Amino acid sequence: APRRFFVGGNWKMNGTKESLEELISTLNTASLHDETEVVCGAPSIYLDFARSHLDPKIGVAAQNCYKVAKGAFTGEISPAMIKDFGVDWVILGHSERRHVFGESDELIGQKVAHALENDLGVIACIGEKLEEREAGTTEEVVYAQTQVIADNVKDWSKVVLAYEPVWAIGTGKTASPEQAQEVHEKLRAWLRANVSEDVADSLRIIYGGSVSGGNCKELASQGDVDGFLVGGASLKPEFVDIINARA
Ligand code: G2H
Repeated sequence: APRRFFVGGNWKMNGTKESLEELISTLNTASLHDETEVVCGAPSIYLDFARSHLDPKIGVAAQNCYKVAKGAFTGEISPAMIKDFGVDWVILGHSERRHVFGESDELIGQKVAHALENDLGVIACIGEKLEEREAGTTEEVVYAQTQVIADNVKDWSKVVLAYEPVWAIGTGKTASPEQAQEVHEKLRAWLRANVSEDVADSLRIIYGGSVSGGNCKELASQGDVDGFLVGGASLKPEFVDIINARA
């Protein structure tokens, strides 16, 4: 079966009730390709607002969660709480969690395992830093990050892998379609060799990093690019064009 195109919005720490209401009404009334699965990543305090205002055909994601169900973990939220509000997805391992908040591969792996045990879909993010790309270690870095995720996944049907080169995030420097395709293709080959044929064929590998209305079509035409994780542009009406990027 062909892999269903997946477009995630990552609002990051942006939005007000007023601005999100406007964005949500744009999304609810736009004509979105049925073939595209759409998920919006809201700040935790807006998850309930997003879930109750967005059309049910659009999914909602938390941008992070903790690795246990409940307890003395001030400031954290759990997969059980996310599910309690009818929210079905979580973004884990985003580069800002890794590099601004110092999350380790090990912690991200534990979060992936716990989120999946609680039946949340996981958008698992990986990606190399500029100095790693320049040193020629891109593959090594993304394979190691993927290995830690793979060690914590039993059922891959609820996982989407997001390749987000750190040098392309919020910088306006998108990976070229060829650069994205090259890494996606290698990741799929890695999955074939290290996980299974089935997972390599069915896992959605999406690209993130300065995706826009202007560059989405060419990126979407690459054989191993199965969608996007979109930051800045997911807060704008052009998000609709990105959702509809695959003709
Ligand atoms: C990468 C991406 C969304 P942006 O962080 O996850 O953000 O599209 O703003 O580069």
